[in-house]
Amino acid sequence: MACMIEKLSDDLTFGCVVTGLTQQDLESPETRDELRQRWLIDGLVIFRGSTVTPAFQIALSDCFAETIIHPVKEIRHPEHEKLIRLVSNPQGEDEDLIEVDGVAGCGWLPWHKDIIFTDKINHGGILHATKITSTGGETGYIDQIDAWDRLEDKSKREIEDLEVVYKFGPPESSPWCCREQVRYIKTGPANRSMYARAESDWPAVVHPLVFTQQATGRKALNLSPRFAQSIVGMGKTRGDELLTILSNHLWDSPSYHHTWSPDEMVLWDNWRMLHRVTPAPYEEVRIVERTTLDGDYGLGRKLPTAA
Ligand SMILES: O=C(O)CCC(=O)C(=O)O
Ligand SMILES: [Fe+2]
Repeated sequence: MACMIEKLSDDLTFGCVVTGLTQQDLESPETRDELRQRWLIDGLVIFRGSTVTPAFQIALSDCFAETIIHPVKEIRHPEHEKLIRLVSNPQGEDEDLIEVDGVAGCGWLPWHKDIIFTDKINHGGILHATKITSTGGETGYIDQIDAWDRLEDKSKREIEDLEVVYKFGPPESSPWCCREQVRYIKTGPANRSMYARAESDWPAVVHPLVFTQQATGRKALNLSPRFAQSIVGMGKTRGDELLTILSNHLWDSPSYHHTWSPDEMVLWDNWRMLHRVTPAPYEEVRIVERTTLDGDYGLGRKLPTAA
């Protein structure tokens, strides 16, 4: 293929960079196969030096899995049904305004896995920033295969067969939401609408705490601190203690933070990687657009309600 693929960093267990990919390159089955391999092996693929359009982003996405319409209607792009559009405009009439560690900012999101609060989590997505801020607004990534590998054998044995309960709701409903002190000064319409239907539309679900990547046999620590509630069948004291230890382990993990440029797209494996967004200045606007890759690892389930 005409484009070039390199490792993201010698210091990281994940990530590669593809430079100069064009939409035409996707016509080659070998190119598509190689990209799929890189996605599964490296977990994070950064496309640099591409002319990004919604059509290219969706065509690229279709190489990895079917690109689906995102299940959360509030964040769908108004013109392209296969994209979501996340707008952070803290000075806008009716947008989220969030204070993170005492500083009002835009775009912040804590470490999470997408839609872990449903029983079927998407396999990934391809992100593109259409409005970039002068600082901050970086998208961060942590490798949960590496996070598993770095646990002691005793911890691995203790957690291997455990399951975690997840529930959608505002940050204060997530005991392990983040390390930062966060205060919503104002909640925008998308989040207001989603929080209003949290109880009826997103009942609690369960996912295993450890997940094995079928293609490679590698295990990953399958925890999204945001949305986690408890450990199934474990007393609250030990369960909370374990979730605190494991969340701290993840938050202390090596990470990569992507600083955006308009000619880039970023693809990740949502079954393996955690991601987040660092806050950007209050007076700026940040916009990103993302595809959603279909898939189901088949390990999530709805929590049976008490009879
Ligand atoms: O805004 C970003 O950089 C990432 C947002 C996000 O969490 C996502 O697209 O799943
Ligand atoms: Fe996300």
